[in-house]
Amino acid sequence: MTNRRTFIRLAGLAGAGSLLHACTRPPKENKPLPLTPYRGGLALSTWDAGIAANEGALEALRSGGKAVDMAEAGVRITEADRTNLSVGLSGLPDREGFTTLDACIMDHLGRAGSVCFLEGFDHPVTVARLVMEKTPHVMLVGEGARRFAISQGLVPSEYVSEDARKAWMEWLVTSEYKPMINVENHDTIGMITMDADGDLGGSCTTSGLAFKMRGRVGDSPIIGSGLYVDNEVGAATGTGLGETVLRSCSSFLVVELMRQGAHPQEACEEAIRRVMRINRFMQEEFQVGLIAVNKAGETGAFAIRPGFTYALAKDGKNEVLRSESVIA
Ligand code: SD4
Repeated sequence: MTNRRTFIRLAGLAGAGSLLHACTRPPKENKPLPLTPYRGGLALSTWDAGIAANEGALEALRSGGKAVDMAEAGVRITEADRTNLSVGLSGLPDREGFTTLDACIMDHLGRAGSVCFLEGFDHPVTVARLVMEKTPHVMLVGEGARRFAISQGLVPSEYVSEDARKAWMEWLVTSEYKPMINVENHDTIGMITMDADGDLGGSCTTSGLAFKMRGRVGDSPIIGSGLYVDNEVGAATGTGLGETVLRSCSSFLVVELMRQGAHPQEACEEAIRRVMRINRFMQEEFQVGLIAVNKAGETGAFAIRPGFTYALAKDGKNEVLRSESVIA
């Protein structure tokens, strides 16, 4: 029998390469992972706004872009949409009237970049990508993220959304904090992409919960919660009440379930049930929706409640689909 000490000793003798192999090799009982990557190119994203974002991703694919280029280009369209109250600078503000942005991105090499609590930039996903590519770090927040963005030549924006401001003024009348998120009031975009090499990428970007406490960060920019990409297995992202997703590391869980042989649909269903179990102490109703893609280009989606939609661009179609949910 190999106990931990013998394992470490043997691994040490065998050298770092073998140790890496030993640590990443799936346990014997796992079903084999899908071997043939899908090379047709696809984009899968949360909510109805995903249609336009998917188009942006496909455009990047047609220009020869990798999955990470698709993931950035796609959600930049949503970030630039001034009618969107959940993404970019038109997003609803925090309780003090400031719109603060969270975003992250991952590529097929397993690299990740993230920004949180960023103010005054049109494209937090691009800042996240610069963090990934130009720094030794994964995550920058607030003032540091802002200064880094400026150092990279990005120009801060003065844009203030009149609609968001009006909504905040109305909210101030009662100052009631209701964290319920669903189709009526939220559309954070999480996106998974596959390129012509069958490589995976992903991104997630949001202004977070409307009227959140100042400084609050949700799941969306957190690698493993709001997004996870493992190019050997698949990728997952989601939307919903970030605190509940943070407690369950949902995107990482979906990918791990797929690694063990689950279809993306089964993986999303199990992860949603896990979110519900872990957060069963909560009195408030909440929504979480997850989407996933495996290496073979198979997709899945599932939510706690009805109302969660997602957009799939694959095989020449780009359509909004309605997710199934635990609660009918
Ligand atoms: C958050 N998960 O900040 C985000 C909100 C969201 O659609 O997904 N809205 O908690």
